[in-house]
Amino acid sequence: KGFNIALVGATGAVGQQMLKTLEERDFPIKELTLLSSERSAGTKVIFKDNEYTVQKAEPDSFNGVDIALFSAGGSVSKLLAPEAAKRGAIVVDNTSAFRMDPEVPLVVPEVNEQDLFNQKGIIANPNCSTIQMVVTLEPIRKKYGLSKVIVSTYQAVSGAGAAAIDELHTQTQAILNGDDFTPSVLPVKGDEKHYQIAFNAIPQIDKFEDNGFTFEEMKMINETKKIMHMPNLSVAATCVRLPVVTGHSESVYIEVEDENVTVQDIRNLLEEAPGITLQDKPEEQLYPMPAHSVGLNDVFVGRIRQDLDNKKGFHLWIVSDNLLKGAAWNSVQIAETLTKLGIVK
Ligand code: 11C
Repeated sequence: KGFNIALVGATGAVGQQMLKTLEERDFPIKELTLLSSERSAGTKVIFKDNEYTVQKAEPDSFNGVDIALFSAGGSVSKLLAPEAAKRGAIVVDNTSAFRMDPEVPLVVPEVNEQDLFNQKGIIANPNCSTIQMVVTLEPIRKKYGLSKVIVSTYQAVSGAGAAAIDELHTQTQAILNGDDFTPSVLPVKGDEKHYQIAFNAIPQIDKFEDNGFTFEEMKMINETKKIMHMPNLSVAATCVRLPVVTGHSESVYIEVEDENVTVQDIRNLLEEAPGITLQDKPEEQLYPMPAHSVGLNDVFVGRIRQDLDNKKGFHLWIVSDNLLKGAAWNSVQIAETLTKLGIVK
């Protein structure tokens, strides 16, 4: 017994992690179809010791597919996810194409798996920096209420794809060698100016919106409200790119509604919360760091402090592998949850 799975974007950074995760989780697969854009079609990929040839994704590629994992960019999803759904597949889409569509559930299993019952063929996987934050906020909201969130991110270049990883490597080497270089990828491939990322910090992830926030910042704001079913939650975000290859970090300030919460209460709560590893022992210099989160599925939380002026205010430091819980693992976890809940039989 198993499911027919299609993976669109099989050759990309996230697609490769999805294959690794499906293998590690021993997801019950009857037939696996690996798909991509025309450019990568023909590439050979190994899965569980078998060689697969990646095929060009077309509407009829989804005939007979139970679950289709999409991670090949928004335009591919816009074109082909509805075609897959029309053919009876349930799509788990890792792009921003459908996230804010009211007909499409936006799901982090630890937070809102029940929303999967409202699916109409397409389910959206949130943005990486949103996922790790809501996994941490949800248990706090449930027990102590939540009224305000202010987040600043320290994001890894792998969020911007393989070209950005290459740019960080080659620039770092060039600077160490004293060679000239011309930035061409970050902060945003399609924007007018490009800046040095090696030995720098760039306060722009994705393009600017008219309100002065970037699209990444607006994703964190809007997706958090949707996933947590809190349209009136006060959320602000500042997103910054750092010369880190993998692992997004976040400094998060929250205000709870309960007046009598202590740091130890929040530690006890998060210690038991699903998908979280608490790393919060200042006396032992124990706190989360991106280099220690790479390759792990959990969200790591530490540096929990009560605000010095507002007793309902708390500061947290949240780190996770942006390619795993931020993308591949959350998508595969959605697929697992669809089978667990009997939505895909
Ligand atoms: C980044 N968060 O780090 C972005 C990448 O909407 O799925 C994820 C883009 C998305 O650049």
